[in-house]
Amino acid sequence: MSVIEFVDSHTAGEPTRVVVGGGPRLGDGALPERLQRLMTEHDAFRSAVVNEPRGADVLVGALLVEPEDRTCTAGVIFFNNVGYLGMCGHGTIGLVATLAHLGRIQPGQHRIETPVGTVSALLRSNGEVTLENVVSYRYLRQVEVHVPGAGPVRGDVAWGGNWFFLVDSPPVELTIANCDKLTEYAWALRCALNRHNITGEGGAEIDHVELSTSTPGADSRNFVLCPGKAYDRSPCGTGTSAKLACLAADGKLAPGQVWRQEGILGTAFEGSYRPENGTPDRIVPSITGKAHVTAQGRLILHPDDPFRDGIRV
Ligand code: PYC
Repeated sequence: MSVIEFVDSHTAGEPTRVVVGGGPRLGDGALPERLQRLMTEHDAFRSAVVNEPRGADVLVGALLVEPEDRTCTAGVIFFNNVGYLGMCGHGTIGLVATLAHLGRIQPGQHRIETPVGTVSALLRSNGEVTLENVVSYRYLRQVEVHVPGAGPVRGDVAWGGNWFFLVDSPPVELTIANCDKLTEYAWALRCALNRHNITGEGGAEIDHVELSTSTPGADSRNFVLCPGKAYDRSPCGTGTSAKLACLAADGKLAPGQVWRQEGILGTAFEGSYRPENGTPDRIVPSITGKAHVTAQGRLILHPDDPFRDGIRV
C-alpha cells in the first residue's frame, strides 16, 4: 500500500493539490529531466493523485521536489487530469500558501524552480502572493483559424509558461451559466488549431484557450479552457501572463501599469509587467493573488483497489 501526503488549497476558486510526501523518487538533475522521468516512469502516480476517485478533472497537482539550485526554496512539477503543465500561476500561489501553512516558509521573497524556469514569489504577511513568472511573449498575432460551426476566428498565440490561443470578444457571453457553451466553443477552437497545425514556437501544441471580454468590474474578464477540458475557475496565472504579453506587444499596457484580470467566477488577479530587455516584446509578468488551504491528509493507494491509479478516460 502506498500513502501520499497532500495539502489542498484553492486560488481564486481553482484547486491545487500539493504532494508533500510519498511521491516517486525522481533523482537529482535539472527539473526538465525529472519531469521526463515522472512522465515516462510514474504516470500512474499523476493519475492516482488528480483523477477520480481521489481527485477531479479540475484539480491541478503539484509535486514538491528538491530544487537543483539550492538558492531556491523549492522545486515543483505541475500536472493535471491528462498530463503535465510547464508552469501554473494559481498552482504556484497555492504552493506558497501550502508551504506557509506547514510552517516551512515565512513571509518574504522565495525562488521556485519549475520545468520551464525559475519563478519568484513574494509572500506577504496577509497571505497575498505576488508571483514573478517566466519570461512571456506573443509568438503570433491575429492568426485566423476556421472553426466548424463558428466560422473564421482570429486570435494571438502567446507563451505565459504554457501555450495559449487568445481570442477577444467571443460570440458566447462570458458568464458561468454559459460554461458548457464556452467549453464547447473553446474545445472546437483548440481542435481546429491542432488540425490546421497552428502551434506555439518549435511546433509546441497550443493546449490552453483563453477567451476575453470587457467587463465593468475589471480591465478584462476571461474564460480559460485547460488541456483536459476543465475550465480554470481562477483568472489563470499563466493565461494572465500571456494576455499581458499581448497587451505589451500592442502598446496597450505600459510597464508597471496594473491590469485587473477577472476570471469566470468573478474572482481576480492583479497583473503588471516589466520589459525583459527594455523591449515590450518579451516581458516578465507579475501576478498577485491569494490561496486558501482547504484540506490536508493522506491518499491511500491499495493494491486491491481497481482504481488505485485513478480513473483514466
Ligand atoms: O493558473 O497558470 C494557471 C493555470 C494553468 C492551468 C490552470 N491554472
